[in-house]
Amino acid sequence: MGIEMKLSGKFLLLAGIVFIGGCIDQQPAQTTTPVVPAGDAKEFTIRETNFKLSPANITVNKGDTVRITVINDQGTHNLFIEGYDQRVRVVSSGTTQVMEFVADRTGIFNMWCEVPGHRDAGMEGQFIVR
Ligand SMILES: [Cu+2]
Repeated sequence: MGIEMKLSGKFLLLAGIVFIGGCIDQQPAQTTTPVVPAGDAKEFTIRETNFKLSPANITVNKGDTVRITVINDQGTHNLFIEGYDQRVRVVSSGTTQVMEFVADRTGIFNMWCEVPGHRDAGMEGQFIVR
């Protein structure tokens, strides 16, 4: 009886070690990696007036996270970036809007105000991704 108790005690201790060891082994592997942006965060402000974008050209690097604050200072305008299909609404003066996206393709993309006649009047520029 006494020997059986000691044996079962040792068995339980051994079983406990195996159990703990099994738990440690089953810890999930470190699969999450820190979120590192592929590029930099680039911030711009484009001011709109009749009939001009200022600045008219923006240049970023591929992979950059681009944040463009569009401020309409005069008239009624929007802004559209071709290729990236980025667009802010047509708004009246005094309105600020923001577009944010990742520049994942290189190229020269036209951008302009889509209110009829405004592009021809000069409200256009280029979004350049190197
Ligand atoms: Cu316009």
